[in-house]
Amino acid sequence: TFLPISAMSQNNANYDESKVPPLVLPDLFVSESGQIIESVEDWEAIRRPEIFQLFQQEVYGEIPKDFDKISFQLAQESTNPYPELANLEEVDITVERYGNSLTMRLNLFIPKEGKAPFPVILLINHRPKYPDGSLSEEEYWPVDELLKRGYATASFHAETVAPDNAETFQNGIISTLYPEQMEKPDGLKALGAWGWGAMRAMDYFVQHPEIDASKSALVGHSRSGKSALWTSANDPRWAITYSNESGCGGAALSKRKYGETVQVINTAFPHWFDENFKKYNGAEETLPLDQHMLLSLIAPRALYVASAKGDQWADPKGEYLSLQIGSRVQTDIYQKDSGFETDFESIIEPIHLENAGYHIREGKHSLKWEDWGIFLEFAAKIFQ
Ligand code: GTR
Repeated sequence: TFLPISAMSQNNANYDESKVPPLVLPDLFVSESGQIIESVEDWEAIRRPEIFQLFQQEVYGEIPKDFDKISFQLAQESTNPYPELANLEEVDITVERYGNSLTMRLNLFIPKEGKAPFPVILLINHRPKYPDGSLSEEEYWPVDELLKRGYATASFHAETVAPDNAETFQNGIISTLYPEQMEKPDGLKALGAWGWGAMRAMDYFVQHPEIDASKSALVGHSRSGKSALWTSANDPRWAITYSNESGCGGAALSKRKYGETVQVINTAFPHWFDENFKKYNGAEETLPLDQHMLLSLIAPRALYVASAKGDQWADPKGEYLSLQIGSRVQTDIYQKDSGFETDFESIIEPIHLENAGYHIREGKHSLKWEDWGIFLEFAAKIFQ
């Protein structure tokens, strides 16, 4: 339904590196009062909260953390497509707040082979459901491959918490559980709502005897990749965060105005970001932040970013630069061996560092088995 607008904008988008404005980015290590930030203490007590607050106010809106009750109930509606490999838990997660309640569905596969507790990978799924009700698409969510490698894996559909639609996005948790968010310029929108869903999935994992939630990865592609990054900034329980081709409003630097821009995304998807973010339509240079700062909020936990060469709309170079600059928190504050020294133009193979990783592959915008395979090598090292 959004195709005409974004197709039109893709034609006007800048793909010429020589037209990218000179990058002037806010400094990660200078606080708003001008203090130089050098220690973990000052980062965590001063600078990180400032940056978090900026994103909450100006970009994504708040993800409310409060509710009165959460409960989990197992349903039995679908046939397990991998009966040999896994047990399928269809979990109805019901959250209550001020007498209202909402139920979201989580699909979790737990390996039959191997020794529990298992590390877990959660995919935020915004793709259309299949008419036959099937739960996975081979490459987008390669359930069998993940199970064979000893992971439990789960996903929930974005629309189970907030429809991906400008008119109806509030018809999930926003109007039901958090109606006060609806009027606020920094209120909860769709990307944050999906993140809230991921956090409720984590609530289920942490109490599950067969899941090792300390070994957890949150995965999102594209719009769900944007959501995954903001989720992980809010919720430190995710050990690894993987953004696949998240682009504008995700991993990519907005101030480059390469490919998709703030104005284009806010016009095509007015329900993703908060109202304040619309002030920056056509005015990226006035943003008091950029996406390298979002990535910095995930440190010292592991962060993985992936791009595709055929996905210039998401600005692969802007994604890499953002990771490169944002990772300075990993190196300079947390003393991790996570410095990306390679120039973007010289990258030929995946770069897997102590706590951060990147790859760029041939081909178009998509979450493919190739992406998963490379990411899983990184994850295996982190979880070792
Ligand atoms: C596009 C949008 C991108 C990206 C993508 C997707 O239309 O412009 O920001 O999120 O959709 O989610 O696949």
